[in-house]
Amino acid sequence: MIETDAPTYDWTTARQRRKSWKAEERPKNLFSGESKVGKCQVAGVDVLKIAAHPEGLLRLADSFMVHHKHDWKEESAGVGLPLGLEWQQSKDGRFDFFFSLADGIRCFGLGERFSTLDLRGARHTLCTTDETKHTEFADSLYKAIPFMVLFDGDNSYGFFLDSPAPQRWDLDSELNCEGKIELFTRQGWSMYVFGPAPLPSILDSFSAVTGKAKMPPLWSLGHQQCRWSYPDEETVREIATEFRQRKIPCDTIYLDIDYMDEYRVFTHSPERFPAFTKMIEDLRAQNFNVITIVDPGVKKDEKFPVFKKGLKDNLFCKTQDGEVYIGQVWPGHSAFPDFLKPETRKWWADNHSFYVKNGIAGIWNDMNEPALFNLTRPLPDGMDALPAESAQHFCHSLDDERLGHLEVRNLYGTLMCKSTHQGLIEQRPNERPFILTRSATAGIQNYSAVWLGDNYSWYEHLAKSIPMLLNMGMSGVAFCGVDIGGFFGSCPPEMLIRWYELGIFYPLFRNHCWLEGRAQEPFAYGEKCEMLLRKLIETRYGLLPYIYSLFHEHTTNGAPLMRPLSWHYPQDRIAANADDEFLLGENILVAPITERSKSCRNVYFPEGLWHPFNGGTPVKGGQTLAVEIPLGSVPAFVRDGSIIPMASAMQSTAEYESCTITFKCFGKNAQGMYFEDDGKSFDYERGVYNEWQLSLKEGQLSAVSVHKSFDSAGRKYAVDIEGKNSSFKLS
Ligand code: MIG
Repeated sequence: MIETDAPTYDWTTARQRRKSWKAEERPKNLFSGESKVGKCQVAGVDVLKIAAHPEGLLRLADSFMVHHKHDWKEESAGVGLPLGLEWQQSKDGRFDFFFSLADGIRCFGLGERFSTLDLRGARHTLCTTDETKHTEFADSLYKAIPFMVLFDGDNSYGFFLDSPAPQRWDLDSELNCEGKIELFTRQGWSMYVFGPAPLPSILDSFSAVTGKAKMPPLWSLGHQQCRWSYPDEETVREIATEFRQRKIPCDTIYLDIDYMDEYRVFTHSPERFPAFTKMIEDLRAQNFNVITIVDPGVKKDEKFPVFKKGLKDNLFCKTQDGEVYIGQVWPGHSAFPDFLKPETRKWWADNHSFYVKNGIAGIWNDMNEPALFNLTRPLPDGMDALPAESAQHFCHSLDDERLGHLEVRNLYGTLMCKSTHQGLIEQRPNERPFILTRSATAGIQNYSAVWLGDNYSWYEHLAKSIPMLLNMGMSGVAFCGVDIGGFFGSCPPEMLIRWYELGIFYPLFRNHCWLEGRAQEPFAYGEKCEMLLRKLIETRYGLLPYIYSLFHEHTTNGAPLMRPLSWHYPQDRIAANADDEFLLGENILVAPITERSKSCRNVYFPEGLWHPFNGGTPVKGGQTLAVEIPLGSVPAFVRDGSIIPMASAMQSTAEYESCTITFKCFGKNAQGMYFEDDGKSFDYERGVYNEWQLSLKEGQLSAVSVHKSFDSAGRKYAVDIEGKNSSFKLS
């Protein structure tokens, strides 16, 4: 039958929409609680803290995101807030913040955004979401970090809205030079205002409140190989052997969900991974660290001890009626640990003895938004106030009081990592844990590194990884990366080579791919590709001493490793626009090709003189130049006046101790820093490390020790001045 009637429409919604296009009127303030303003200098920056408690609801005013207490001096009422900041409670279940965004101010941060570096001109919803399509339509992704820098050179500010509830940041989307935040909560919150100060000071101060990452184990900065999934022991062993036989450096192999027994967490498959312990031990002997994925969903199976115990001890999230909430994930019907409860975190932490006993080196926390197959859109469409508790999917419990899920949703992944971290620390007290997570909020850097979830094998996603990772760094998260080669799709060889050219500069250096894609290991593509990738991966290992030293810098001042050009050139207006290139530390400018069949691109060079990474005539800064970047070359330039500590070749970081460290000098007068320690324990926190200030003057390198108490007597050092290499004594 053919339908001939014209469709009829119900025009009600069209009318409603038309109406709502009218400029919004500011609703009245109905706040009737308690609010306070405190003031403090944090890392040399003025910080104001505005804390509001709706009546009777004091919980969560200092959420789990704050890691360092400061001494807030209470200010009397009526303090003027910078940037015209005002706030009010506009509805039951919504607070609004208004501020001015003068022309020229750039907005950085807010965690994981599919965006240019400057977030301005758009609305950004912060609600942790398993969004599998990273396109212009995507708003909320896996991470929700309510911190933003308002960049204005030396007069920059930072806003940190400490609440794990959903938020919507409107950054001048109507071009009226106004910013607005809608916070959807009925609980208390704190708003921190940092500044005015230069960008690096803002991050230093923010990380003095929410924490800085600790030194990672050195191996975690090496090359990591992942795949959904290596299905059995034989495959995993084969992959490891390929790496070693072909001399492609690698430190880590991941086991995705299929290592488990029907996706039961804290188990291994008896059929496909029967000799789990032995396999891990053998891989260890080949210098591979094995990382297992751990998802939060616990299989609803009355015979499964983990489920039984969780049930008995009341550790799962509940429905409004007090029943255990059951959702659909990989194990089928599953219960979800309520990580807000310390007992749950303890129980989950203890369960990691399964991995520790088996010699697992690190834990990969996935699906922790939490992602549920039957709940892919956690927020109601067009939400203008937090829904009633009964519409918040399920409940948590905090100090024996019930809290709707959405009130604390953004914390879920971070609290899972806190618990994982606790388990690893308790069971291996003097070993730096490595955890990788998909979902996160502010403060995640205290526990875990992050990757940006399910990207595609698309050139667009290769390009977007730069601004996206820069904004992670601007949100306090230095240890980050994206899946090299792309997760969904099938990565062709040219793209994989281009991706590695950039990926060797990501703090997290991991190749990962989904189950339907073609093999994406560096040796899966034939000789030419393998040869080029090997060289790139070797370059990464060469850079480890520089990267590791930068990490140490991060632990002292919160500076990210990947930095926007404005970090070091705040007055440079062209640099401020660049987000297809970045600085790794102060000294390496990275400008990759992110398009197919291109071998040339424009690079903006900030002031100074820049040496092509692999040699050649230096380029004068202060201009944009077209640069040839042949496939497989290193798309980077080193600042004249810098010294880069580089390591000699190795197959994994297990050989780091015995390699030679060369201080490579760029220019006639140069400076650099070099940090070394044992790469694995917390002894550096007790002062067992060396830090050297290097300088080259009149052809002579000298090293002044800033700190020296680590015994590196066995190590060889060298200096490279204008291509001439000679040994060097570091003492
Ligand atoms: O529903 O564990 O982002 O890295 O390979 C997909 C399987 C679940 C999503 C992760 C991805 C991982 C995959 N996981």
